[in-house]
Amino acid sequence: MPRVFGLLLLSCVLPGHCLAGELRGKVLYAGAAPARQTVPVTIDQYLCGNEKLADDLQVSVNREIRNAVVWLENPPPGAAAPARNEKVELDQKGCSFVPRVVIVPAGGTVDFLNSDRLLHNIHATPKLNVSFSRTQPMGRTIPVTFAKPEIVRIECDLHSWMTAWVVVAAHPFYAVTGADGGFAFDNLPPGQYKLQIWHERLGTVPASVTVGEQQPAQLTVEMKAR
Ligand SMILES: [Cu+2]
Repeated sequence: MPRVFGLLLLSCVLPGHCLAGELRGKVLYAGAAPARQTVPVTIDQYLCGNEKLADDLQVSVNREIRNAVVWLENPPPGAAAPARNEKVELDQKGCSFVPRVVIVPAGGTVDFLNSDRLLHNIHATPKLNVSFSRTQPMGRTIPVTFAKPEIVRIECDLHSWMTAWVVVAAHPFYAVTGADGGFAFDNLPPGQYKLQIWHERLGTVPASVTVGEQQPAQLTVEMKAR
């Protein structure tokens, strides 16, 4: 089949001749949805409140998992290289990182923001990218460039409950699930794809799917508590 696959890709080069498949997926929790935990706030209660809802595992009553990261292990050979200067914003607001999970292409920059009227800090010790620890007063933007594909944990040393994740993507086919557990990839040449699904609490699970030309391919993935 490699020859056929090559022809399909070639057809994508010609204007108006691109065979674009779609993939629509959902990430579900295996078993009854766990109740959302709360985290005690131990400092700066005047702004942060007395407790916060835990953001590390968000599952809807329909078992849909938010903030799972889905990517293709075998992206189409013709996939465009990630944009080098793409910027993504990650704010600190109400003593939480917002959003909790962002995707940035390798070589791209995350602008860390602080909308809160107090000091935060951004601290990361990745394996492949550069470590940093920066104090961040309100209104200061701190740009950080991430060179290598990796999932990087970001913490605020001043507020122990604050965590975010920067997913440094190797190619454009990465997605974060919304509150409905859903994700989608468009413009996929028909073919067989392997995926990885990662969640900060639930680990990584593999999946595979065949994408055709006509109907969007549908994929449901279940993740179990570890
Ligand atoms: Cu903080």
